[in-house]
Amino acid sequence: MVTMDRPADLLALAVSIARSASELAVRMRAEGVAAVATKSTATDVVTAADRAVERHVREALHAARPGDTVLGEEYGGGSGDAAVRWILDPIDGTVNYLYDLPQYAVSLAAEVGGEVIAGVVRNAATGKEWTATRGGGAFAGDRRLAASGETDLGQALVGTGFGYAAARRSHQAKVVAGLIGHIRDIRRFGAASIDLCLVAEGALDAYYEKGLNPWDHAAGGLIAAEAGALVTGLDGAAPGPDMLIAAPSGLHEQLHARLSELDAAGGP
Ligand code: LIP
Repeated sequence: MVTMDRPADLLALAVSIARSASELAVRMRAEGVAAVATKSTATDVVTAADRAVERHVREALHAARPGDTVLGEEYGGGSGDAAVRWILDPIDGTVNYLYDLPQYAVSLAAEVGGEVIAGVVRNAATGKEWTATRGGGAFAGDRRLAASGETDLGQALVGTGFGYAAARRSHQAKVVAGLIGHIRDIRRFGAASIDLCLVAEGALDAYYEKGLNPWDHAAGGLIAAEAGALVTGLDGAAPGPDMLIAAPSGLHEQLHARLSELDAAGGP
């Protein structure tokens, strides 16, 4: 039973659980995947694996730390005043998982007093793992990460994503149309948690998206921030459903200005 709430201890627990959860996701993928239901729209699918992986993580967390709470994408929860709240996306990038595109992850973060202090994102398909503790830096395996040093938005490779509602996607596409002439290029990989880790690595110079839930960015946001990126909303707000921007200080202001101009947090 793990009782200390030290970030390193919570991270070690999160990593071991994310590894076994990833194995389960890959095993179920090999057995064949079908959407078992839809959620907010007809394209917002949930598979049996999303639910099974979430139950697996919840059971493992409960066994190790029965007093903690868990906020998860599929079963919700997370209320109550426990010492630690875990924030879980069992399979981030579910559509990629459904289509067997190797860009989906188990994302697990530990939050204490409203602040995320430890997080892991594990690409279940490739086994690539990113971790961070608050104040302790961000890592890919043992490699310490640093976000891009790019200072010219015109040279920036920018990641983004689209929501499950058609009207929102149309608005987001207008924002991309307005932005693309002012950046190097756009990348849409399909999993916010991994996109944020790519910013931490400097494999993307920046990333932004409207409509994210806490489980999409809790762990990845800490990893990007610990690698030196600014992870914010618009106009000084915290990152949230209205907008999340992750970019190094040399780019953040420029991208923020363009996204404000393009009403990126607006629309449906
Ligand atoms: C996904 C996000 C992605 C976004 C998708 C979806 P899910 O999360 O990671 O960035 O563009 O619309 O929200 O549904 O696969 O957990």
